[in-house]
Parts: sequence; structure tokens; C-alpha cells
Amino acid sequence: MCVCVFAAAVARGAGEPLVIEEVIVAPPKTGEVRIKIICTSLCFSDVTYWKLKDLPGYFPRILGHEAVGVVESVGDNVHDLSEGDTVLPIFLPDCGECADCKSQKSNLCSKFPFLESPVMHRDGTTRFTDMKGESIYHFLNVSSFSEYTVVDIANVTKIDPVLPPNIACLLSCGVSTGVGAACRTANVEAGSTVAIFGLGAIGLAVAEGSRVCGAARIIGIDINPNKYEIGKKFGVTDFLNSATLGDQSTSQVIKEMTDGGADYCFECVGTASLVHEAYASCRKLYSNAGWGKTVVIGVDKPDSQLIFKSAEVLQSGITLQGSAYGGLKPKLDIPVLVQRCLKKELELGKFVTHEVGLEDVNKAFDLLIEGKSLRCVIWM
Ligand code: CXF
Ligand code: ZN
Repeated sequence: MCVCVFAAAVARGAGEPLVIEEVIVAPPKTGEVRIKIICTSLCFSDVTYWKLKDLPGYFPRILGHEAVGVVESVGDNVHDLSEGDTVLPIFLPDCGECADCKSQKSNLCSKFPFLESPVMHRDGTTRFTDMKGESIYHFLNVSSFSEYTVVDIANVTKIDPVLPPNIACLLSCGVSTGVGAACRTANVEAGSTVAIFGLGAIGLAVAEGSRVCGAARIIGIDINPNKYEIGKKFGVTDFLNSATLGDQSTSQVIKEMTDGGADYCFECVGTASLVHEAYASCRKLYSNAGWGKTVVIGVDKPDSQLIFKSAEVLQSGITLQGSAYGGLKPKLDIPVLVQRCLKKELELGKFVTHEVGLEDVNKAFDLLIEGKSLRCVIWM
């Protein structure tokens, strides 16, 4: 197996444009595969870690974590994947061996707990080196802004190669997170009422999942009025511009619209105050007679606090639940989502608003930051 030189978009410093460079990609070690990336899309987490306001920074680094590719070579002790397999590298590990991976109750691997780590799981080193001999850090176990990348087999899911790559790559992170939050974490039933706080790509994926589950009403809440027209394509039936409600809170308006509150509320922004509004929008008629679930998908700062009155949570009948990767187990659930795409139940083409080549990766960043794209697919 060669130590080969390939093109990659390297983040050299926080907020600095990515630089297309030649990088050395080492062969896969034990329990790893080297993947030829076909295409990758840009998720907001790439922007967050690139901009890096108050997060620890690792530079130089190869970002990118929503992708599809083909296995080019396998390391020792790799039995379930072979050269030529079409795969999704996925940030959330699924070792398949630990008690948590074996259980239906969890999608959080305990052998390789998910960490925002800049190195490979098993030996703590990197597989990327620049032409001056300096190591380049990995990102979210994937690093897909590169023609080739090395990924641990715990982070690789084999998929049906028939699904078009520009759709397949979306299932690697954001779209699966939203669809899974609706279909798996909340388990939205036919006929139910859903409220979605934040209609970015994740919120729209929650709408798409809720639509597929048969929700009767899908209320989108956003401060950008253009989101209603966009939301309709994903099943949004009602829209609330939360910036124009005057004295009323969003939850008050939702309770009026729904005769007591929504069955399922989703927070897709990542702010504590919105978690409270979402929770307060779940159905509750009298002081302690309620039902429903609030699912929090948005990621706030790690040390942010949620403060609830105890009776509000413990005696209300309403559940508050977090959701990582939509509660999906990558190796089990993603092939099922692929089939649902092939059957045209899930319609993911509407997420792809732009497509560019790797040389235009910085354009993809601009489009997402300016709110002009949902998903920009970057072809290698
Ligand atoms: C994120 C979730 C928060 C931690 C980093 C990864 N998921 C994907 O974008
Ligand atoms: Zn992501």
C-alpha cells in the first residue's frame, strides 16, 4: 500500500480561507480503511470549528465530515469492509462490540466514546502530513475535504452504491440527524402536531422526517420570513415568525394555534432560551396535565445551563430529551434510510442547493455562512 500524495483543502488557521494543498495520506493501520472520497457536503459544524470563537483549535486541520466514498485499501484486522465498497464515513462511532453498540437503547459507543478528537482513535496519531513534514489534524473522525482520508472502521458504514453520491453524502451527518430526531428519538406518529424551532438544514430535515412519519401539522418557527416558502417543500404546514410576535411568547402562540400545545417540539438552534420555549410549547392544558416530547438537537456551548422549575419537568408529563445523530445507530439505521431514499419516501434532493468542485470549497463556506445554501455538495 502506498504512502500517497493527494489534494486536500487544509484549514491552516481559525477563520482563514482553506488552502488546496498536496498532502501525504498514510496507509490505513489496524482497524482502519483508506477511503477515496467521491463528494462531501458542508455542515455548520465545519464552520463552527473553522471559525473557532471559544473552542480549542487544532491547526493545520482537514475539516469535512459529511461524505461518501469508496474503500481504496484496508488495514489489518478489517473483515467487514473490502476494497471497492461504497461507504459513508460517519462522525459517531459504532464499534458493534461494546454493550452500548449491541443494545437498541443507545447509539453512543462506549468503546470509542464520541469526542471532538483531532487524532485517530486507536493510536492517537494522524494519517495526514503536509509537504514540509508537519502532521495535519483530523476532524470529527472523518476529514473529508481531501481526495483520500483514513477512517476507523467504527466510523464507516457500507451502503448501497446505487444511491446518487450527492444524496448519499447528506446522510453522513445533518440530514440524518434531523430525520432521525423525528422518526427515532421522538417517534412522531401519524396525525400528530409538530413544532420545529429553527428552519436551517437540520430543522428542515426534522420537517422531512415528520412528513414521512405522517404528521398532520408541522409548524416551523424562524426569524427569517423566507423560511416559510422553503419549509413548505419539506412539509411545513404553518409558519411563525418569532421576531414579530410582540408581547406574546412563541409558546403562547403555539398553544393557541394547537388548542393546548404541540405533541412534539424540536429545538434546532442551540440556545437555552429556545429549549424553554420549545418545552413550553408541548401540550399542557392544566397545571400538570400534559403530554409530548421536546427533543433538543441544537448544540449550545458545553458549559451552558438549562434551569427548569422541578414541577415543570417532574409533574408535567412532558419529556425533555437530547438527541445525538438523531438517535440513529450508524451501521444499523443508515442502510435503512438509504433504502427509503431509493424508494423516494425520503426526498433529499431538495437539500442540495449548490454543487462545486474542491477548488471552490471556500465558496461553499461563504454560501452557508450567508444563509444562501442548505447543502453545498463539494465534488472531489
Ligand atoms: C456535531 C454535534 C456536536 C459535536 C460536534 C459534531 N455533529 C455534527 O455536525
Ligand atoms: Zn455535521
